[in-house]
Amino acid sequence: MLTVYSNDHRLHHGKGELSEGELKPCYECPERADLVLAAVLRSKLGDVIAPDDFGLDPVRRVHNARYVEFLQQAWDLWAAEGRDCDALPINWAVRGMRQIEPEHIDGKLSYFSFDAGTPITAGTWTAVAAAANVALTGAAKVHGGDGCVFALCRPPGHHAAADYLGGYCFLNNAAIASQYLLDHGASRIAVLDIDYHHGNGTQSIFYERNDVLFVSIHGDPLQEYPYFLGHADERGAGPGEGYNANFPLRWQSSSSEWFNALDAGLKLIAGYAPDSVVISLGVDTYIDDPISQFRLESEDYFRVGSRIAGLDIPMLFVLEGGYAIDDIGTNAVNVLISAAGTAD
Ligand code: FKS
Ligand code: ZN
Repeated sequence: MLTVYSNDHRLHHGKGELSEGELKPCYECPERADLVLAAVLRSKLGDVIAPDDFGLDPVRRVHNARYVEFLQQAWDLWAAEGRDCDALPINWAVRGMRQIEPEHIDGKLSYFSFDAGTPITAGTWTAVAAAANVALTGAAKVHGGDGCVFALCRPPGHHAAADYLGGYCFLNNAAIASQYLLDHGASRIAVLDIDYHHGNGTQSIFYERNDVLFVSIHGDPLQEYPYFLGHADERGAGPGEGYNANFPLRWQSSSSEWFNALDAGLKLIAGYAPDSVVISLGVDTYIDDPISQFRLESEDYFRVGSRIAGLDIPMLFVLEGGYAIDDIGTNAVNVLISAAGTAD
């Protein structure tokens, strides 16, 4: 199976995220993608190609134009204030406050974000645009007839909504790829989000639509980030009613509970009969993940890949989270190897 990868991800290297009351080193670091690439090469999964440049039109099919412009300008506006540290927001508009874009960069950062864990650096936009092109190149390959493709995206994307960033995410790579497939002849796409965290961005982008079925298995938002979306009763709205399915699981849920949710999600996807499935692949469901509370083991990831391949439809894997640096490559590649092996 083909892997799409760009070195430009390294240009996004935040120093710190606000976590447990401290500015801690970013968990979402360049080594993650480097180690996944190393494992792909070691495992002889298949060719690794560089992305093509799709420009910003396919990005604007998912994201608000003003938000995309903000991402491009944010670092320069921040640097113009004489600051050379990473850009982070510190306050947000909650209940009863106004949604008016402020003039000052500090206010703009707040307006276009939902957390203080997602720093913008000098190279962030270049890395973010490259990740979107990695996902789009993967989608184009699937459109061209490849049955199974891996978009090795970094930074990740599933927390990014149409007009805000957060959770280490800026542009929603999986949503951009899904929309590309719809714009190139697909009539139905399923997004299967198996990252440990709820894909609030992807859910919100497609919530009122019936051409994308969103299925997510994740830490219960009563206990886990992003806290304010991802409950089981969120089933879609308007024409999208019935096309959103959340499987929140409590902290320390067992592998078998997780696989039961996967089977239920796959059943929904099979019933929807999509043209392709886009998998938001996070391996932070791993037992040793430093910020997560599920219990999957490296061997379990083989079963994840073969279960998904059982759908017997084209698959685009898009990398999301995973912070157990020592095992991130093995875990991701175990999914991919078994998916490719079962599909080919
Ligand atoms: C640590 C708190 C961490 C933020 C968690 C963000 C998770 C990001 C992710 C993605 F796939 F997007 F990368 N809070 N004390 O893994 O979902
Ligand atoms: Zn995650």
